[in-house]
Amino acid sequence: MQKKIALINDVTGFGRCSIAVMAPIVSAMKIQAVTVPTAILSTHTQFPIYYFDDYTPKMKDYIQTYKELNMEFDAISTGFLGSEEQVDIVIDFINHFKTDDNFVIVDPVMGDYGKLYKTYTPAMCDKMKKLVTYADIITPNLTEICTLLDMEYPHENVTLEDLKLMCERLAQLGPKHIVVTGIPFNKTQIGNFIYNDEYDFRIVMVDRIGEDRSGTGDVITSVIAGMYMNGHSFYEAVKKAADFASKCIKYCEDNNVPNHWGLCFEMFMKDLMED
Ligand code: PXL
Repeated sequence: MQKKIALINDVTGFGRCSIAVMAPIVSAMKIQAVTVPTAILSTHTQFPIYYFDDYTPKMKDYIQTYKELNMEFDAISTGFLGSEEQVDIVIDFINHFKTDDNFVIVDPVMGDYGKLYKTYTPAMCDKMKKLVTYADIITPNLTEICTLLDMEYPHENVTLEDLKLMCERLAQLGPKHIVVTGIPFNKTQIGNFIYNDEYDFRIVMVDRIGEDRSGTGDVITSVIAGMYMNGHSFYEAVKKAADFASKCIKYCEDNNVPNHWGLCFEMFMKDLMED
């Protein structure tokens, strides 16, 4: 039977992030996307203005129908969460729908470049630490892993030894597979540091092209989720995700697409399709 993933994330009209990115990407990978909105925004929070409608009060009733229909999911993915109460709703969702055969992938969307997003309070950070304990796969960037471990953001270059220690600490909380995304190793390359219990660690390097772009994490997490669900190894999943994101970023650079408009993934959907 065709597989399904629950996408617990925001619905943002303009800016290519979250469900607007993840649903088409997993669909291209033949996976059915079941969306569970956490908030509805006109544009994402990196724009100077945005309309933000918190969906928390509606989520329980929304999810209740899936419980009553005895729905089953092959994976549960979580992304941008807008309130503390929402994290509890997500944990309840996982407790209900998690089985021995499916997996939970958490993108702890909290911040970038050493800074937390405007909607992120210290209480939300604590809640996110709780959510991490339910994750099989987690895809933090450097800002997010430091926040989850109560560490200072390393403004100097981070070493492989540092990354390994950070991942070991994060893995103790629960996640089996960790990838720290978008690590600025030097002026020309960006690394994705992969850690799991099968091997020491591995790195997927890609060329650094232009400035950082919003929505990159959403592209990467959805490709990883789709690849992993389709039976590829975690390493293969991360490699495909990094290469795909890199190709989209190059297109954006070549066509002068503003950094906060997200990645033009629509141009390369064919790359995600397998026979
Ligand atoms: O791409 C991460 C993301 C997702 N959702 C919303 C955001 C952001 C990043 O800024 O604002 C609403």
